[in-house]
Amino acid sequence: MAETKTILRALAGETMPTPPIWMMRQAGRYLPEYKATRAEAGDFLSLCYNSDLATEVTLQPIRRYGFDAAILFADILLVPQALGADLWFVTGEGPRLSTITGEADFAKLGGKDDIHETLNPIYQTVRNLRSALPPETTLIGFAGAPWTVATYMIAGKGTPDQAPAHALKATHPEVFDALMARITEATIEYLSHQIDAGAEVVKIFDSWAGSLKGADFDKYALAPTKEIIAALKARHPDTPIIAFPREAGENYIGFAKATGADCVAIDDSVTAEWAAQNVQTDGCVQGNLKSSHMVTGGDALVSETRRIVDALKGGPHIFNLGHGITPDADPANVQLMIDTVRGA
Ligand code: 1CP
Repeated sequence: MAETKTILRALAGETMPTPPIWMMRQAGRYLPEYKATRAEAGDFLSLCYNSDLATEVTLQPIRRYGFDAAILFADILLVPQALGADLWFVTGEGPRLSTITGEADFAKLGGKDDIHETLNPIYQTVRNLRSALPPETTLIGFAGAPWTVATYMIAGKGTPDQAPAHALKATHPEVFDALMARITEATIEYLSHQIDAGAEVVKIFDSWAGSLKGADFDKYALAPTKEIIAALKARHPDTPIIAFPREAGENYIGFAKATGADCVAIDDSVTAEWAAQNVQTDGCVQGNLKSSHMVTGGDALVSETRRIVDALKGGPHIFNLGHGITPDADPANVQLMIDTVRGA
């Protein structure tokens, strides 16, 4: 049967007259209905692990906007927690984790097969979503890439320059490499279980790939992504994979071919015209509207959206933001973006 889901068609390499669209962080604090469900759950992690409420917040932006894809509501930091790290969220500040400063901290972590006890509710959310989503909507599962997840596990929080992770890599390379290997194998199991539960696409978020320079990019961003994709493709050959090595710049070139990804998501530090010339030549590209347009709206939003659609119309393209929508965004601007993409 011919594929009817637009996201899956674009991921298979089809050039569509209108690009399918979804949005990073499409469930989240810019939506009043999200805030209400989060309040009901009590806190962010309780929301992630409550399959019924996580299903509800995943569906909210689909009901409101009719996006072409839903992304599982969860977080990249659930894998560290499932490996035994302490994880909590400080209101107004963000995530906090126990840190990894040497061999003793690493030795306390569990193995790849220990993660499912913690992560079972996430697989249940995926199963709920597959039966609840409209037939035209694609379900995307996800995980963080090993480098990005390692930066949080090492520092114990988000860092502007990932300095603690770079330091551990330099001073304790054996601990750093063992941690990267542990996250890589756990991520393969996690994503494979998401696919078994019904995820139709998976996305690998390497939000801090841009701080890896030179040979480090190949070793710690490209190679682990390639390893995860090879393992997933061996088990699930028909499941497309989106890679997001954020702020990779010139390293976006050839990333899909080198890793086996079906689509490369690009941030807003490169132009869509450049991506058409240098990245889309290898297959589907996703991105790259600046998230700030969801706050400011108006003519600039419309003209930038049109420019991106136009620049990438010669090949497979999934419209998206260059990074997640922010809590100060106006939900009306999201509708304006969708109407502009769909030509209403
Ligand atoms: O207060 C709240 O309600 C929490 C805000 C929030 C949300 C809505 C966090 C905390 N995580 C999420 C959900 C989330 N996170 C999703 C769900 C699906 C969707 O997109 O709607 C996804 C895909 C993520 C992925 C994620 N979490 C990334 C990778 C993508 C990116 O934005 O770069 C990262 C780096 C995280 C860590 C994280 N979780 C939450 C915050 C505030 C952060 C960033 C922390 C920091 O660096 O300081």
